[in-house]
Amino acid sequence: MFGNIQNSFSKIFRKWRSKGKLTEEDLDRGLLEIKNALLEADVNYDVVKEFIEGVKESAEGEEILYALNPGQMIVKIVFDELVKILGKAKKEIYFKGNPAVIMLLGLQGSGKTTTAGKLARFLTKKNRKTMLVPADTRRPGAVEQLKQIAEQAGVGFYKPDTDNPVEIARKAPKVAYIEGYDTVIIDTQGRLHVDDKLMQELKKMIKVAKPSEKLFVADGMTGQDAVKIAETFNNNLDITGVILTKMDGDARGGAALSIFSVTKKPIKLIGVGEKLSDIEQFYPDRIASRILGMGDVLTLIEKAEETFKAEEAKRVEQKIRKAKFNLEDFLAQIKQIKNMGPLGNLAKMIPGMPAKSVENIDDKVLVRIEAIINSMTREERLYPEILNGSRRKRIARGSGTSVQEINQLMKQFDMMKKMMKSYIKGGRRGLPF
Ligand SMILES: Nc1nc2c(ncn2[C@@H]2O[C@H](COP(=O)(O)OP(=O)(O)OP(=O)(O)O)[C@@H](O)[C@H]2O)c(=O)[nH]1
Ligand SMILES: [Mg+2]
Repeated sequence: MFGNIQNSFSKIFRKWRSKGKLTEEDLDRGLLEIKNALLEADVNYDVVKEFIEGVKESAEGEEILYALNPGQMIVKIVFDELVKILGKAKKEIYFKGNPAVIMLLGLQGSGKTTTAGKLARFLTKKNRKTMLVPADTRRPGAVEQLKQIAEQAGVGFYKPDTDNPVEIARKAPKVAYIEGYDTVIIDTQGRLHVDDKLMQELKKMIKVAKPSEKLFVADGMTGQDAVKIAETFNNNLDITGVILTKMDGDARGGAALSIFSVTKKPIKLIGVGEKLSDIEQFYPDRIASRILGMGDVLTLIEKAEETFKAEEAKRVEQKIRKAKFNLEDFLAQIKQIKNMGPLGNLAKMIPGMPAKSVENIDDKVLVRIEAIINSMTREERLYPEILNGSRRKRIARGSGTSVQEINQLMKQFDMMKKMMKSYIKGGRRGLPF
């Protein structure tokens, strides 16, 4: 996501930073390029205007043209302004009542039902006990779809005894209370277009279910359309927040960058894939740094920490401290990374890695790395220093690869070792790899 905006920003920043001093003309030219990049990414026009004006104002306030290092200052100003339009601070899901009721709203196919399962699983990690409620009784198969998702997610499911969505919304929280659930997620029906009948029905459901969250589920791929529809839902139903789905695709970022400024309702979570685990908290500052190409180290570390068992991380950490990290550990780490999802997603979050260079990395590369390490003797894996030319030739033959590939792998291994060391020095307990 944000690939194109990212590229434009990095080009503009490079130009700005290459100058010792910025003239007013340099600044204006850069801002014009930023404006075009944002519009191209389908960001709402008013939001773009507000953003550019905000940057200009701060640049003038900070007297950046006279500053010692204007290139760096402007990055910071743009970053702050991006965070502002993305919603400033992260906003957690809000729970009130027993059970707390969360309603998911949105158009057909925006991802409501999938998100219901992801959200339930996400909340399980926060010790909430969730029941999923199917209030989409019109689309054939919709109830069954949610039932299967509930099973997969290992959460409760409400079996409706009527096909009236308002009745379901009325009854389900009561049943959930009796059965000991503290959270209810109501999956609602989507329509192709916003229509009055849908709005009236949703209003009735809200009246009886009294949700503490009315979350609008928006398809992140649809750019400004999503923003317009969010506005309509907000005007009618006073939504409490937004979940943006399909942010793993080539969503240009328009929806993410506009929806808060237009509706004044925060994006709370983002969907980043079809699997139940593909949901993330939305952090405006992290997204801003991702857009500006600073890399999203924090999300990366959080992901890694989730997947890693603390014990394993500690063991590896001790090894690195003693500089004994070897290729067997490396292989184990790579397998862990594989469990964390597509490698490209993770690599994109590493600072300094240009988005292009990782787009082509796929899991096949991992298979080759495994093949190479498996062709080594145990001694070689434990003491990689002994890998001389003839050993490398033998390993290449054995693994069906080339000496160049082995050299490259050893370079990566050394880099990883160095990176891990610097993370430990920085006082991080968990490791990104
Ligand atoms: N890649 C990707 N696909 C997603 C994401 N969220 C949902 N989808 C896919 O989008 C499609 C529609 O998802 P649903 O959850 O059925 O959408 P819905 O809003 O419930 O649709 P209706 O019930 O017909 O209104 C499915 O194929 C999902 O797998 C996401 O974050 N990333
Ligand atoms: Mg659905």
